[in-house]
Amino acid sequence: MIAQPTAIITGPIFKEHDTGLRHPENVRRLEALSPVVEDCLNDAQKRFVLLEPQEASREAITRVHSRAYVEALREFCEDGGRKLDLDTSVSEGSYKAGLYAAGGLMRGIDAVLTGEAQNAFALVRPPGHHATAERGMGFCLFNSIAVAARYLIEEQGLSRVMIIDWDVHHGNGTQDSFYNDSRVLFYSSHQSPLYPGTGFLDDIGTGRGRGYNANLPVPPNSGDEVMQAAFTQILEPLAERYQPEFILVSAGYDAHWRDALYATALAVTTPGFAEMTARVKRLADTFCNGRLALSLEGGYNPEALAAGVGATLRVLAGENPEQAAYDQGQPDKALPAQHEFIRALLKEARQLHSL
Ligand code: OKP
Ligand code: ZN
Repeated sequence: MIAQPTAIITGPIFKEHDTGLRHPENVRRLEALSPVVEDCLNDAQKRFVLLEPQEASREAITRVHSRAYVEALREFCEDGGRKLDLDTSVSEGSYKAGLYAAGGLMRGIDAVLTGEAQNAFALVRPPGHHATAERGMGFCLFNSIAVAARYLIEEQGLSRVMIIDWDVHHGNGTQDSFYNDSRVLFYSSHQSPLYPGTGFLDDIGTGRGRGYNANLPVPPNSGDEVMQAAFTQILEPLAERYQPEFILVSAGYDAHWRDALYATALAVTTPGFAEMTARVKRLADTFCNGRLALSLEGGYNPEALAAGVGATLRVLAGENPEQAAYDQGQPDKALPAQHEFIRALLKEARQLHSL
């Protein structure tokens, strides 16, 4: 059987979120991705399809965010926009871009559910994983991945959605959205200490959500080996036990060794992102008929972002990870998975989650 194409969802609407070029989360990020997308769409084997994003409905957004926040943000943007907090700038077009970012991911999910695409990657901005019910923060306005997970549960009738967050920062907003909810299993690896200062190892969820939140706060210089070990020892056994019906990924590329926003210093390589993608795809193939959708979060070095997203897209379309990564550069140093601290961290995580 010939595999369905990988869907790419992107468009000019995301440039309407204008933060200014001095802000790291700016329009150039998507501009850097446009040759990558172009390349995919020119693929001789036609393994990709470009889909137009759509606007998320008010109902979809308010499953995660309060009406008061949504309304306040709309008015804030209508007034011309300014700073929402120290890090988060908005312009007149930001509200709409935010709605399309969440809606774009949902468009990709629909394509996967109908069989129009085998999987999907929403190349959207603003990012979403820091946004909480009541406020935008950390460059994020609406939590697209959380909105999408709630959409799968409420409108598509799913009861087990797994979210994997490999952005270098902790997805605090996503964690909050499902902290007492077993219908979403949230796994996040992130540098620690780092913005926003949340995401502790022993935050495992509460009430019915107890055991369905898995954080792996890793030290600077953790790279491919550490990420792979965490997949082997934590993520994959968690998925096996949970049996997800759909996998969503908060795909940030700021863990890339060439990315150095503020104090970010993880040492993940482009082949490392290809390998993580391949392993997530394998999980989706094993547990959910391949049903997998990714949404872009961070990634602030344009070349690293383009290389990482390109590698991810090629692996999603079926290329093997060794071939998918054109950028073979390596950081000076990366912690081995056998490092004493890492071994202890992984062991503690396994114990906390009874793995
Ligand atoms: C967004 B995403 C100290 C620096 C705060 C905010 C980083 C937001 C990252 N004020 N930096 O997770 O890539
Ligand atoms: Zn980030």
